[in-house]
Amino acid sequence: MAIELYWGSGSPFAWRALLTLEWKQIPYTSKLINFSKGEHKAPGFIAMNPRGKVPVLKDGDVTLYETLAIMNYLDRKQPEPALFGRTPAEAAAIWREISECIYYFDLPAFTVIAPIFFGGVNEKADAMKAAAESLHGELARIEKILTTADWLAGARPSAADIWWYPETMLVERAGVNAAAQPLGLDLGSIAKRYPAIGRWRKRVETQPGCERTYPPHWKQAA
Ligand SMILES: N[C@@H](CCC(=O)N[C@@H](CS)C(=O)NCC(=O)O)C(=O)O
Repeated sequence: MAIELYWGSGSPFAWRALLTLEWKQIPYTSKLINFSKGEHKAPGFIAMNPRGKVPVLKDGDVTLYETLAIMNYLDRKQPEPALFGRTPAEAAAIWREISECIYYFDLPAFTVIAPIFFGGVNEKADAMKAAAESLHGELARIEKILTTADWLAGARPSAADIWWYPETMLVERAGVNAAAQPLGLDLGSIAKRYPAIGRWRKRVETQPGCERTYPPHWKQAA
């Protein structure tokens, strides 16, 4: 029975699970959840993930949620290409880059993105501007890595690239949104301001499945 992946359009977490399947070329059945219909809160979905969040992966009797758990499961299930490193040093470098994103990028990213997409820009403008400064600091850090390296952690594409790519795309999408423009956050053209990140994104996009997994509703106007 094929693996099933429940995902939602625009979710960076779900995109990471999809990219892991694609990069490993593991066959799967795509189960696109409609957030606006509340499908992720329906009893059948809650039975798979009590938190009502995507992604969820089903592989026969195994049902998994939490993106890193899913990515690790897939890496164990099909070890090639190895996405979490082959040596202790490679694994550590990959986990460090994932941790950098989780602990230093996620919070300012959420602080900027949430009011843009869900409302409250006027009230939260000061916090958003401060968060955007933090994001620029973090983007400058990965720009520096990518100035001398093709991939974020080591010589090969890895889970670190899968982890960062969707989130930089989401931040940029928030940055071009009309609601963001009065704040001057300068997040709408990350590839232009950070050219090494721009070149890295193009490399990521040559890996399998990037276009196929691109959030469907992003293909419409921001
Ligand atoms: N820690 C979870 C986060 C997943 C998550 O936040 N998913 C969001 C989409 S980006 C979601 O499903 N939100 C729906 C909701 O919370 O109602 C993971 O790593 O999978």
